[in-house]
Amino acid sequence: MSVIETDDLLALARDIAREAGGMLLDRRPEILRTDTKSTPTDVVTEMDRAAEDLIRTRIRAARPGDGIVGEESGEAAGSGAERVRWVVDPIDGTVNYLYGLPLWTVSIGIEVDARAIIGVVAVPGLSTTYSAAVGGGAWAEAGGQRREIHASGARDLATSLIATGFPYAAEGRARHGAAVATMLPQVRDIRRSGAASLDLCWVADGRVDAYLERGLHVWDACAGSVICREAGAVVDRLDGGDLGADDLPEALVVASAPGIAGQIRDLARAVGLG
Ligand code: LIP
Repeated sequence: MSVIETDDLLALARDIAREAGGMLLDRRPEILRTDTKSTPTDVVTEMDRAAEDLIRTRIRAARPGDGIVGEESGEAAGSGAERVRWVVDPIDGTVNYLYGLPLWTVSIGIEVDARAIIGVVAVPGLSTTYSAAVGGGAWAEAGGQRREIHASGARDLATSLIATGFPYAAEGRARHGAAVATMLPQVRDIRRSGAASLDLCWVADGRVDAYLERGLHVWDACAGSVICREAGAVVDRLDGGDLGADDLPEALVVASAPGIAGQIRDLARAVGLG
């Protein structure tokens, strides 16, 4: 794919994410209709579905041959010669959206030949859009200003701020909570935003020094991982597997400032997250 095409794709993904984010802000009903998914705490709202429909419609109109995988309506294979796949989470942080908290995103990643090359994470509640394309740096746009973002210069785990998230199933939650409790006295503090894509962007933007979570799906991680890497952060799976692989939900995803990459992964193993 040429640079020009990459720029066009990035601009399209940014426009679509912002349009969906604006719709989610403007049309959020006072009382949201919800269903549950994997567990009673794993919810989907009518607005997740409406946003995914809008995003799919816009992608189909602009690029009918591309594949799309979305959190709410699964996989639609592409028919184009180039293997382009859009990886869409219409609302990452659905529970925050449900409660009227501002920490939710529209996350859109694009893979070419199974390699994530573009990431856009719109955070309408914070009026910020993060974006990156491979080789072009990572960027945050807010209030008409655009600035390049970089992972923090943290070098010492004891003074590092660590974000995490918990899986929906009770047993996994209990296990992860116990591991985080063991970790807590060894780091500056712990944060839990409730939106994995935002946690990844916060690592990219130096708002936290590292992030780790088990149970992510490709739509949680795809866009944010491109943004992290372009910002100089290290993002991978503790088991060494591929972030785009089907077994991603089994793996611990770790993103960190480069200066604590080894320390945070050693600590994750030491507290039993390996
Ligand atoms: C959620 C994440 C959150 C994580 C949850 C879930 P959803 O995504 O982003 O941080 O802890 O397990 O995956 O369901 O709101 O799109």
